[in-house]
Amino acid sequence: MTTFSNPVLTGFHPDPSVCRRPDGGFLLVTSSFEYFPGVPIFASHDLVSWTPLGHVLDRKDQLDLAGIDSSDGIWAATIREHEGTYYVVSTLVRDRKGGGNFVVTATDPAGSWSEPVWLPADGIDPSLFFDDDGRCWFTACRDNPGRNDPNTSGLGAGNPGELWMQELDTATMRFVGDQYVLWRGAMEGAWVEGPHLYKRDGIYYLVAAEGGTERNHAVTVASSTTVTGPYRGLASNPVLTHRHLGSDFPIQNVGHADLVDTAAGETWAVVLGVRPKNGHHVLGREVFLVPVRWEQSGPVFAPGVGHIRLWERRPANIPRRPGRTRTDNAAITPDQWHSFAWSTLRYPRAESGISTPIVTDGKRLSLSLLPGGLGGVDPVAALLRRQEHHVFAARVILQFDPLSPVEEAGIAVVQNRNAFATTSLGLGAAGERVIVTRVHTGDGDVVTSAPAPEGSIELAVVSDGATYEFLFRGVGVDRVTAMLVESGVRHLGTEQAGGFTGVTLGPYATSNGALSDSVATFTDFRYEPVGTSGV
Ligand code: 6LW
Repeated sequence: MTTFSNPVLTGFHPDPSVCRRPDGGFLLVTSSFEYFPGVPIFASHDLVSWTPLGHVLDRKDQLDLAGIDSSDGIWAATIREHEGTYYVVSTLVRDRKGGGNFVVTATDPAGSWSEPVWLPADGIDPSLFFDDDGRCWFTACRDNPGRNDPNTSGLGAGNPGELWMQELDTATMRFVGDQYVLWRGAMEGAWVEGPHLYKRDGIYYLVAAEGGTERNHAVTVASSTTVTGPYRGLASNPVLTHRHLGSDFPIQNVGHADLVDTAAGETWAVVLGVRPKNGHHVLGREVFLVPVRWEQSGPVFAPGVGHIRLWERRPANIPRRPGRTRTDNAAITPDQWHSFAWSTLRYPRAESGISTPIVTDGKRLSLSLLPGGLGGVDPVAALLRRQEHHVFAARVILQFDPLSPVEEAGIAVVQNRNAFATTSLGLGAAGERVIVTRVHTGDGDVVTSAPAPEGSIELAVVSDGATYEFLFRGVGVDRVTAMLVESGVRHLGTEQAGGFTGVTLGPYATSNGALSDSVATFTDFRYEPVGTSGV
């Protein structure tokens, strides 16, 4: 087979950045927001099959997410390699404000990565470019200070954002020399972001994103003969977008590109995009792979086609390795609590030297109930994985003896703190064990409850792409009780719920603001895509 299917990384993996390793093969990082650990990193030999390698920020001393709101936290990272050292730059965002830019380094991309070095740099979406002379240039986007000044003139003078640059001395991790404003974007009134700089045949190309990360998202490019500018937008801008393809095109919101050359001499770009169903998407922004051809005028994305395809030709002259098709993340079976696919909300799970409410031991996950709930910004006792398929089934077996009506433990489906659904075991008004299913959205709560069986309980959530259905049964009991069919995947979709993430799901427990000594135990988690279409 000489084709592959897009996306190459499914589920919420926004703002992809890619680099080539000196020994061949590629590395890719994506955004992680309020989830811990931060910045998932993947390895590939062919740009198509990506294997989780771990996380760049996997220690509490590197990343403190306490109090971080949904969709704040770690935004758009860039990964680069230079003379055997790997660099990741990213932003820790609070209250949707940038400025918390940092750099971490490693000689082995599987870890460990250094402590962050915080940089005195405005804005978001930092990137690094190593020029042929070895100098390292830091770029990022920030507010355009002259945007409301009627006396400023020139192209994009009134645009809200600007891309800027300063040299970074990587020996000291300090900025040196002047700052340069590079470009304010190709589109009148649009915010320019996600800069990445490349050099081709002596010309510098600044690739950016514009139009917002929704339906008008686009890739634009400016070029210059000197690294510090002035940069001029290509006449062909935007060089890639799906904004003109109509609302029923299967891939939408395409933008935020990063380019990489293969050893065979081809250039490919990773970009983010979404796959809505009936106008709504729950899977978040996923990673798509698209060919790029360099022409006199600059990079041509998807040459001869003009858009990202669900089926694309494979990169040339990279042999397939037998037996591997996609990421290791697709199906998670029992015993895999240690898989890199799991994340927590803001809090690390068990690691040596720290106490944590989230403990995995062989086949069991133990969650000590925390006051923090899914609706807040405090650490939550939860272990969640991305929903990677429109059609899937997930289940887990819960052992829990709630001691008070504020205690609950179960399975959660989370878009953000204002849009999530849970099926949990708790206590009713008369102290009886009840299963409660709650869909919490901006429209209010929809709640159903049913008497809970004694003993261990199997909880399940399944989706057909249009609905989420929640079910339970006593372990060893054949009868399944369907709790609630949430008719609107849209309630948990980004179009309605907002934010930058996608749906995650898995075990959670909370004592809803109270202190508690209770522990909920989970075993036999399974997540399985249903059907063979890969969607
Ligand atoms: C990311 C920026 C963006 O930093 O969303 O819409 C931010 N664009 O490029 C978070 O993913």
